[in-house]
Amino acid sequence: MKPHGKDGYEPRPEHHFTFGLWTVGNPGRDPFGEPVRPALAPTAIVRKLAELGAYGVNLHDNDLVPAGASAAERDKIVREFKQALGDTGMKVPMATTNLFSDPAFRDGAFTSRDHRVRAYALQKTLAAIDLGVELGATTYVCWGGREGVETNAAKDPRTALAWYREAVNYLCEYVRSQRYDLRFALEAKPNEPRGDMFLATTGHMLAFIYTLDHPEMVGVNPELAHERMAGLDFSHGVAQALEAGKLFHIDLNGQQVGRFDQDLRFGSDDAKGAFFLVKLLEDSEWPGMRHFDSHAYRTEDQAGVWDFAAGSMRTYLILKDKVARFNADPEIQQLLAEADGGKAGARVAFNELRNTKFDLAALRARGYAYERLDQLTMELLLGVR
Ligand code: GCO
Ligand code: MN
Ligand code: MN
Repeated sequence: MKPHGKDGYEPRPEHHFTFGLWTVGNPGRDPFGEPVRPALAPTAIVRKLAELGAYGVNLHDNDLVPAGASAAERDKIVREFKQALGDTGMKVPMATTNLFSDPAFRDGAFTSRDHRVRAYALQKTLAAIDLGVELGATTYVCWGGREGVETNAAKDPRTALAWYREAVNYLCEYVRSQRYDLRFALEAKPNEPRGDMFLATTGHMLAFIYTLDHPEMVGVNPELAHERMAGLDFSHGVAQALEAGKLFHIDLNGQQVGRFDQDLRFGSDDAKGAFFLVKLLEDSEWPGMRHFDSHAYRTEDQAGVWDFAAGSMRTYLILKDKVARFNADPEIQQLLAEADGGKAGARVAFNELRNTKFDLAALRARGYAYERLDQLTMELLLGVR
C-alpha cells in the first residue's frame, strides 16, 4: 500500500484531512502564560495547509471575522479568504461559533440563566451559520464551551437541558427556513472550562438528539481528547455514533487520561488507541472529514507548528497502512476466526434454543488467545511485523 510520493504516507486532498484555523493558529497561550507565537493570517494558514496536502480548513466565526467588525470589514475579509480558498482549492467543510470567549457567556450561551444571553447566543450563531454556508460548509459543529456549571445551585440541569433543546430546535428551524444544506454535529466534553459540562459524553449527546424536533438534522462530533478526559475508550463512542448513522464529524487529537485538555498531536500519546480508531473509520469506509482539533506544543516556533500539522496527517496514513496489514495478516485473522468458535448460524427459534445442549465444560475451559492477538497487534504497530 504505497501509492505515490516518497514513502506512501504523503497526505493528499482526497484523504480529507482538515484543520481548524484555531489549531495551527494557536499562539500557545495557556492559563499560566502569554502567547509564544505571533498570530497568523487566515489566508496564510490556508496556503500553508494546502501545500502540506490538507483538504480544507474549518473555522469559528471569530477566527476569520473579529468580533465587532463592520459589515464592510467582514465582506473584505471574507472576499480575501475566498480568494485564498479559490487559489489553493482548499474547502471549508465545517463551521462553528465561538460561544465561550466573550465574558457575556460566563454562565453559558444556550444554557445561561439569563434569557438575554441565550437570545444573543442564538443571534451570534445565526450569523455564523450564514458565514459558514457562504464559505461552503455543510456541517455545523456546536461545542458548548460554557454550557455547564461550577455549582448545581445555579440551575436545575433539567431546565438547562430544556434550554439547550430549545436552542438546537431553533437553529434547525432556521436552517430549514433558509433551505441550507447543513447538518449539526454536537460535540461533548466532560469538563473544562466549566467545572462540569452538560451532555458530558458522546453517549449523552446521542440520547439527547432523539429528543429534538429534527433528529435527522443532528449528529455528533466526538473528540478523542474529551472522551479520554472522562477515562473512556474513544473508539467505543465513535462506534456507537457510526452505527446510529450519527457520526457527522470527528475531532482527532491526543490526550492523557486525567489531565487538563491537552489537545496533543494525533497519535502522539496513545498509538494503539489511535490505531483502533483509524481501523474503525477505515473499516467502515466512513466518508467524513478527518479533522484535527489539536495544537502544537507551546515549546514550538512556527516551523514546529507545521511539523505538528504534517505529523498529524502522516501518523493517520501510517496507521491506515497498519490497518490494511492487520486485516491482511493471516495469523491475526486466523486467531479471530478461532475465537468465534466456528461459524454462527441464523437466529434460532425459542424452542430450538431451549433444547440445545451446550458443551459447557469446553466453553468454560477455553481461552480466547487475546494475549497472542494483542502481542501480534503490538508487533505490527512497533514495526517488527
Ligand atoms: C475545545 C473544543 C473546541 C471545539 C471547537 C469547535 O476543547 O476547546 O474541542 O476546540 O472543538 O471550538 O467547536
Ligand atoms: Mn477539545
Ligand atoms: Mn473539539
